Amino acid sequence: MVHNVVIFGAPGSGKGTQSTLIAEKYGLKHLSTGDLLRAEVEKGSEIGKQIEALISQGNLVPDELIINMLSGVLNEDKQSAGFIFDGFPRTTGQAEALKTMLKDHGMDVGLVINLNVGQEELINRLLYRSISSGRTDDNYETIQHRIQVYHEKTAPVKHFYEREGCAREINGTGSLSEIFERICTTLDAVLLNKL
Ligand code: B4P
Repeated sequence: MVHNVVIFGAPGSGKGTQSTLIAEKYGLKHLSTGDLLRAEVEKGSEIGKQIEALISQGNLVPDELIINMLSGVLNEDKQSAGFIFDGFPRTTGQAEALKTMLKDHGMDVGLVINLNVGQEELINRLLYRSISSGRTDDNYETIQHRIQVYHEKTAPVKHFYEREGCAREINGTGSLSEIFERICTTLDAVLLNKL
């Protein structure tokens, strides 16, 4: 059976960090739209330059671009036991598109993990990450803007999945292993019910 998980939360909530652990334990393919976009920027392509300008200002890239990118990856990969979507969907338009894309492949979203972390902690984590990340969007002004964009455009995605009945809240503070344990408890319960 194929299982698809969405990991959801504000910038710095630990989506990327926890996705790596989940992918390894459950054999899921980790799809990070942030990583896919940064890879495009690295290529130095024309589209990469446009993406870099948006990311470095803390803005989202257009839905159409992200959806096409994801659709290409889903079409290429037919072997996976399921995906962990990290950083996607970030708008309700993307959530609708994901639903349609997965349906076309006979799949759905089984679980949405919503990582809850307070604003002060988010900012501190991202400022700490800025010491080593080299990311143009890890600076105080851009972090604040990213959190604002999250509240305006991304937070409504949570209500989309609450309506779908697959959203679960997880306390995203504490050590990495404590948070991972909480996620595994929730994920195992959902998987057992589905078997
Ligand atoms: P992302 O790459 O998704 O970046 P993020 O939201 O900043 O990071 P994440 O929440 O994964 O944090 P992490 O685990 O690293 O997006 C970057 C940009 O790309 C977006 O702003 C947007 O412009 C664009 N983009 C991406 N997807 C898009 C989409 N679908 N549509 C449109 N645009 C899109 O954790 C952060 C830090 O905290 C790390 O340093 C980590 O070590 C630390 N940390 C994690 N857990 C911790 C814990 N428990 N305690 C202490 N520190 C912890």
